[in-house]
Amino acid sequence: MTKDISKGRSEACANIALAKYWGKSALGDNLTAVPSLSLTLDALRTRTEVIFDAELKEDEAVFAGIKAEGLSLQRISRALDRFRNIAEDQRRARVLSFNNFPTAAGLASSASGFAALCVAASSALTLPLSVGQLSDQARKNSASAGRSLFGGFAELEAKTAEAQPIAPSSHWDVAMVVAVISSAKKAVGSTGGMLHTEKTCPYYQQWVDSSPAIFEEVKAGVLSRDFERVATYMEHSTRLMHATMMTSLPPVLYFKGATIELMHEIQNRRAQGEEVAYTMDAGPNVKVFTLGAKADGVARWLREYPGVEDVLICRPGPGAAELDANGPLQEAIRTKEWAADA
Ligand code: 2P0
Repeated sequence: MTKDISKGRSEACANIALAKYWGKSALGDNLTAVPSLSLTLDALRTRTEVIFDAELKEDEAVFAGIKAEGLSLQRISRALDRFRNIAEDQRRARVLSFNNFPTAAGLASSASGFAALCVAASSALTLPLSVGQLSDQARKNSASAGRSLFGGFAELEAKTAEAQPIAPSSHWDVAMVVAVISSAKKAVGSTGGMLHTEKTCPYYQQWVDSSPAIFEEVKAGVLSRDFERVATYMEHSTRLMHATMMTSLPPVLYFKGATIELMHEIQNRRAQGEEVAYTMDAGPNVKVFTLGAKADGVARWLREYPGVEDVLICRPGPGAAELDANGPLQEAIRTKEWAADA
């Protein structure tokens, strides 16, 4: 007989892709059309508690005091359903989750959010899943979340269920300095944006065809700690991905003026020898890849840059992990609203 209540808690960090994923495989199941490679970020964290409760009639999810409803609640229920099916336990669950960073602005809240949800749900049900199997579960909800199971550098091959670790966070002292240009909720979510791109961008197939070689360059650059190689191909991957979005019909344009100004600024600074490179996700924010020792200096000039609202210094972070299910959850983290569109 199952217990009335089973509780699990977890913490997961967001990740930013150095080689980008954009596009679903025709195989379905949220498998990706292109390989991607990411850096897990210590400063962008989600903490989640999942309580399976025999008394509940429906799943409930609350993010920093705000109830999830509609599509975002359905997406969470679908994730929980997979764990219920594995455990053969149909109890509904209450989910409580906090982010310590601004959500829904291309800061990868769905990556940390779904990685944390899967680890907490699995922990609550005491399922004997491997980290690879948890990555597969997270990926089914949000492909980037599959990478957040791992600390440091991780890859997700195209059409592949489980992400893989490439190198631990200690491998390379680098940083991703996030310049927040807008923390407003994005108009087009990632899933909708990429499906639209696949359907309407005339260059989409070229993006799919060119991505594996770029991914290999980024991977080789990471493994050999070659900043210039990673910088060159990370930026190339970023521009190609955004080019497919911009050339969709109607276009998906995430950049703001300050995004473009910063691309010029970073290009000029790198030409003068500063180790900085840009990458942007499904939003206007610019993530500046740099060496660990240079991060504070980069943050200083970014804070003064016109149009930059906030700056967050992120260093290589740990993989998703279970937390003690009895300690304080909310107090443990500076709370902000969790992404409604996670
Ligand atoms: C990435 N992004 O590789 C790319 C780069 C955004 C731009 O993965 O549809 O939330 O849930 O699988 O993982 C963000 O999209 O998309 C993303 P779904 P996800 O990080």
